[in-house]
Amino acid sequence: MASGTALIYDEAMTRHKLLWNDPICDIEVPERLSASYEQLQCYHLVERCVPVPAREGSEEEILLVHSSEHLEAAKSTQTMNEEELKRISGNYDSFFFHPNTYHCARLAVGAALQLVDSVMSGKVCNGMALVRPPGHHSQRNAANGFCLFNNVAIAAEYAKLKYGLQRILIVDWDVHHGQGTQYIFEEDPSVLYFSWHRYEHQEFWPSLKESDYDAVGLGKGKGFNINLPWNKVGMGNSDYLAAFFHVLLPVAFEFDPELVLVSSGYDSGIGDPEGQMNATPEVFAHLTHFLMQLAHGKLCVILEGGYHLKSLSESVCMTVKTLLRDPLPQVTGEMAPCLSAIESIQNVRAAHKPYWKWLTYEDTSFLHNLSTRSDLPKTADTNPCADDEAKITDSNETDKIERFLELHMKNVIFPVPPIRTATTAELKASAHLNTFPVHLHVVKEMDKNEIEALVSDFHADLVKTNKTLLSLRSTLTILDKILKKEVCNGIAESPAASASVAVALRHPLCFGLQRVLCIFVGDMHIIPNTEDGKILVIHICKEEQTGKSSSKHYIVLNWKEDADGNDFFSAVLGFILPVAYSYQPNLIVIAVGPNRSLGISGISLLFGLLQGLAESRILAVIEDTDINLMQSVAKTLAGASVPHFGVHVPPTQEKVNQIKMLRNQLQQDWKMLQCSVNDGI
Ligand code: Q9C
Ligand code: ZN
Repeated sequence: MASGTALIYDEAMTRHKLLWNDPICDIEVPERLSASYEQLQCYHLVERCVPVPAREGSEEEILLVHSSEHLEAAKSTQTMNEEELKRISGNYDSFFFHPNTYHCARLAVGAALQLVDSVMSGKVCNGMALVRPPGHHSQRNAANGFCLFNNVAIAAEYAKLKYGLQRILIVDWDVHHGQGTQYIFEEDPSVLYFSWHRYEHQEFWPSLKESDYDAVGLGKGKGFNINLPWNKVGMGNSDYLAAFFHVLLPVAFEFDPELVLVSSGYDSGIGDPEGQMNATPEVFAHLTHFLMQLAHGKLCVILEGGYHLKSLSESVCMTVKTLLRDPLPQVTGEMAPCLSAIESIQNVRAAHKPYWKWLTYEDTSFLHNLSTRSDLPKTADTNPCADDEAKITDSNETDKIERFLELHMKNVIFPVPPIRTATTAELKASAHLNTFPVHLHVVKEMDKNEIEALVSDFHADLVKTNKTLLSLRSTLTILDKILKKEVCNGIAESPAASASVAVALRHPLCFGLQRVLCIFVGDMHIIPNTEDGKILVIHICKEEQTGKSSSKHYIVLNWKEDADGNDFFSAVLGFILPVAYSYQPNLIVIAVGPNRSLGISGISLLFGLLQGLAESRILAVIEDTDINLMQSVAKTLAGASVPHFGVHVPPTQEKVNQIKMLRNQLQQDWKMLQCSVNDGI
């Protein structure tokens, strides 16, 4: 399994620039690239990446996507004077040529291909290419929207050809619709294209009917084009996360790509003059982290737009930091998608219901015209930042956002504990973690006296016998290190997981935590008291053991994993993650007890996806002595591998109904669960 992150940057791509006055094109400046790179240097991220040189894409490679007429037209601009350049630029919608443009565009293509080669050859696991000009508006026969050649589309065709790939996912989080990419792949079922974009009911550029949610692909490609139009400006972190939970991620897991490419525009971030959205840089860490769970982590991020230099460069840094597997900052802001976002999400789900098994039993129906009412505000309505920060109308606003981000990043970035994953010597030996390709830090278990001293400080009432006391040792030892920020996460074993967790959560330092998320898998005999809201329990158990009903802070999920494949992804994405992101825990405890109804892949998926929360502070407490489970959890926590999920099967109608009922019951409390407009909202 490859590790490492490639970074491709070539200063030569700053030599394409606008030579005349053009208020439409003047935001696509060389400083976009240099500022991003300087910010990466500033955070010492450059030195942690594997430097990969750009190269010029060959004519043959460009012809994988473009016509020879388009290639020749672009080539002919190298020797033109300014007047001729201006004239030929006028042949296209929003594009400018410079004598260096052709060379830069070939470097941008080649950089994307170098990144694909680095990832596919196993030299690195993932990476980012900082390129100009961008690519996703470019079409077979035309430059468009600052783009000459479609870098990402060429990369996808190249990966299909050179590596025989049959399933590639392109995620386009740029704020504009990559109509070029849509046209290139609309009949191709081997490339799943997802784009969200500012749309405003077709008022926003490029103002195309085919950017709407009902453009699902053509012919064999039906279902493989997913458009999520934003009909208001001011969309923020929670809207983007909701789009991932309720649209992109379930489809992506069912599609099961072999490679993920990101058309990574940051004009969807706060402060951007084009996008006018509100998402802050740390949300891109989370989006990146989710995509790292697919395709065994094979992820290529290729720059597209992004015109607020500070917002762009901080967001680039968040992306690269996440590719390097640093713990993620908590995402800020109120965790509730706005009504307009929910409408769009509902519509795209309804449009794609015929094509995706995971949606089969969902009762989605189209919803029209709510947000077209002119008496409703034009800005996303439930985002608290929207009022203050969406009105980016002049350079004062740009400066204001720059100052906001300066402070904001200081608040969200935190010191990473020196050690990532801790375990105890006993566990390391018993679970054969010794001969392990990943680094686990061994901590010495507290002895009986230390434990006794610690538990007598808080409550000893649960610790009745010596046996219980001893079963606590490993759990308390690791938890103590996590709380003292000496380690990020850790794995402990206990012959009585639920009792250990219940006692451990009375650790004095736990009282300083506002929110602890406890996920219990299997039989649990002692459930911690959740009355004060400082603990949220999600108990995943087999159906037979019900009887308990769910409440805001104690949620029972009856789930027995399908024998023929993994259907748990639908519960994690559609339910557990939305609840967890709504709650915003400071610590996560995942306990695996006896009689677990989830397989190793389901449990690993839980660990993999939840690691984005609580600054990665996760304690695993495992009662099960299954060595494979221990190893898989340890690897996932150590960030050494991306769990292998096996075959994904759609959930049964019964399971979908259960999620639906829980969602209806809890979506007022945990608003990230909302994905359709109904009486409850
Ligand atoms: N009234 C990228 O972000 N705006 N391209 C045209 C015409 C063009 C954006 C407005 C925006 C292009 C890669
Ligand atoms: Zn854009």
